[in-house]
Amino acid sequence: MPFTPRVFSGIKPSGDLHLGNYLGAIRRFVPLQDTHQTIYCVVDMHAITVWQEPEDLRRWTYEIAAAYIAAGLDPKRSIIFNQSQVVEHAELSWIFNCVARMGWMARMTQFKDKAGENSEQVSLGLFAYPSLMAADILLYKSTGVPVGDDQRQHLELTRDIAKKFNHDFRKQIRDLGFEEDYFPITETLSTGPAMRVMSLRDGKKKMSKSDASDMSTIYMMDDADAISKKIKKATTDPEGLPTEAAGLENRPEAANLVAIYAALADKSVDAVLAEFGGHGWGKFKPALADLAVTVLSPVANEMKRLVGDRGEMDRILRDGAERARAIAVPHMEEIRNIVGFVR
Ligand code: AQP
Repeated sequence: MPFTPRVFSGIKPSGDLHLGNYLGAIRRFVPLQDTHQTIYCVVDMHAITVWQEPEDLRRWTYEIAAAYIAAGLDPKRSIIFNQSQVVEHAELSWIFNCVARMGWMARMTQFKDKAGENSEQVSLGLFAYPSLMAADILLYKSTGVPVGDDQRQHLELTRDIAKKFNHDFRKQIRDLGFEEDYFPITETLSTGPAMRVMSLRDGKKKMSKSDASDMSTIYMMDDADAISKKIKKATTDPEGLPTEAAGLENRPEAANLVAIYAALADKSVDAVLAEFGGHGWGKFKPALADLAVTVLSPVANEMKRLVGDRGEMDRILRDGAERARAIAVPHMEEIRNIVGFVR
């Protein structure tokens, strides 16, 4: 039987949500509701791979769920929930810890980046992070995942885990009545160009929740004044805007601001340069600030309304978790059976 076209993606509640999460992830989730069964998770178990204050973790969990809805995900069409409400994620990730090889995990560049020189002191969870991510995706037999460039290596590992499981347990999978593989080989889905939003202070560093400098990051909940101030102070170079995209080469900060404008306006970089090329930053930055405020304010206002209604948010997350479990529980029953666990 072919696999149901199903999408899974998630965001960690590890800080205030920012423009990168919005343009690179959340906004791209919305159109997939028309073509797939969509499951969007707030991956709180991933967040605790580094220390989180429990009160912050809770607040950010609500904030991300609210952002999903404010950006256009419909909680009736998409399954929206937080990961820790469906314990099967943890159970499958343990099985995958026993399928994945140390060598595969040790090659993950995100672990190396996040652990830095401190790899002896970081949590075991941070090392095993990609195995939990594989469990998130494969628990639902998801066929596609819309992720940013930075997650490509983790998705490759998810495919390796699926292939090894399908291979190692081939006989048991057949005995259970499956003619083909048990897990799909999940594809990376692209909905429009993959967007990587960079820090406003350093065009070579990605905009990130955990950046120490507030001025590098446009947060979804920033008000109009904060957005304008951050864009005005964004690092640029002495040259103005070029008339062609080639003129942005080796100018990461300039390229970042133009790409942000293009994404927010739903235009190509060429179209933006046709309008602003030859002008200075003094003209471009106020226009970018106005555009960012116009696009982000309605999302932020709806997020604020939703996070203020805990009763409604709890209801949405519980309902989502119940619908997620309706898929996860029968899969986990089969997986236990395949592995040989006695129940
Ligand atoms: N700067 C970015 N540009 C484009 N996409 C981005 N994403 C994150 N930053 C950018 C995308 O957002 C999704 C969720 O990411 P995550 O929360 O699971 O983890 P992350 O990528 O590690 O995000 P942060 O903001 O950098 O968090 P911290 O600082 O806590 O590690 C992913 O699809 C990601 O591609």
